Amino acid sequence: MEEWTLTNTSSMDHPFHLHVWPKQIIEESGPGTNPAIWQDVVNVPANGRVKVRVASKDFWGRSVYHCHILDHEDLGMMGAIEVR
Ligand SMILES: [Cu+2]
Repeated sequence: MEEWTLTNTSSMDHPFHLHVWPKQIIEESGPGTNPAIWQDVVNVPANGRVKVRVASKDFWGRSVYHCHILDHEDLGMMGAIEVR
């Protein structure tokens, strides 16, 4: 399990989507829900941040993460991640 802080320094919201590994929202404009919920996509607000926990214990390999707005993804808001 890893804890990630997703930071958005732009003036637009960006819904962050990570393939394969589920994530729990820990902080989203204040403390998250209790118990923390699992989500496929989390909105990272303009000039804001979200803290998530990523569970990577059940799958190892290479996958991708990207903005869930298709135009943003097409313009390059996408990356690869490898879990070993
Ligand atoms: Cu975006």
